[in-house]
Amino acid sequence: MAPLASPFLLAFVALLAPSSLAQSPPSFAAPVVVPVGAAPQGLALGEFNGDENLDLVSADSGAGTVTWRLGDGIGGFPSAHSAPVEIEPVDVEVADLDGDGGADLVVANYSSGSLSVLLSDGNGGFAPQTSFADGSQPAAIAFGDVNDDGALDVAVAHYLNPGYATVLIGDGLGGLAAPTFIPIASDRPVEAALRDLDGDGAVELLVVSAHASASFLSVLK
Ligand SMILES: [Ca+2]
Ligand SMILES: [Ca+2]
Ligand SMILES: [Ca+2]
Ligand SMILES: [Ca+2]
Repeated sequence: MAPLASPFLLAFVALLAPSSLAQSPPSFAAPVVVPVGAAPQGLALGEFNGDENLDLVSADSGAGTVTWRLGDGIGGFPSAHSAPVEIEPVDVEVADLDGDGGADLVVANYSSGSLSVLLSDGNGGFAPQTSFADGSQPAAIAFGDVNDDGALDVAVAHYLNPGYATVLIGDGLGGLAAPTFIPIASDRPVEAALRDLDGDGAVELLVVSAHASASFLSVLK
């Protein structure tokens, strides 16, 4: 006689029952237009004002600004704010760089060759940008603790031929050290990630290239 199935198993099977595996494709309602600045190229989500509703931020490449809009928790973003960064921001990412619990912004300014850091005030606002020199044509930002000191660091993919990445060590207060340049085996990198791939506690750097002749990722230990 087969053993009785546990309640957990029964529940799990119920979730996988054919009746719940409908074949219809996922569907979405018509798009809701949320205005931001000119020529937005980057988008990130974060919690900027502590109300537990996700907020959004865009990198507005044509305007030289970031625009953030506070979420209402039901899919709307009624409250808009913007701040200047530098020339042609193309990526914005969200992380708590100074460890105060507020989600801060890091922006890649493609034509300025710089990163902008905007520290959160925790109430839906940000301090004016602090600019940090980076290499040419920064295109994409990733976060990780590269030197294992407990403070987040920043890795950046630079859209050049030959391409390279940079790593800027964070001081845990929102500041970034001068970049370390890392050659990579791909042209025109457009995305980067920092993850511990082999479980040894040290992060690896992954970079992907958009060059037509490239069809690989670079992984640097
Ligand atoms: Ca919020
Ligand atoms: Ca913060
Ligand atoms: Ca660090
Ligand atoms: Ca590792």
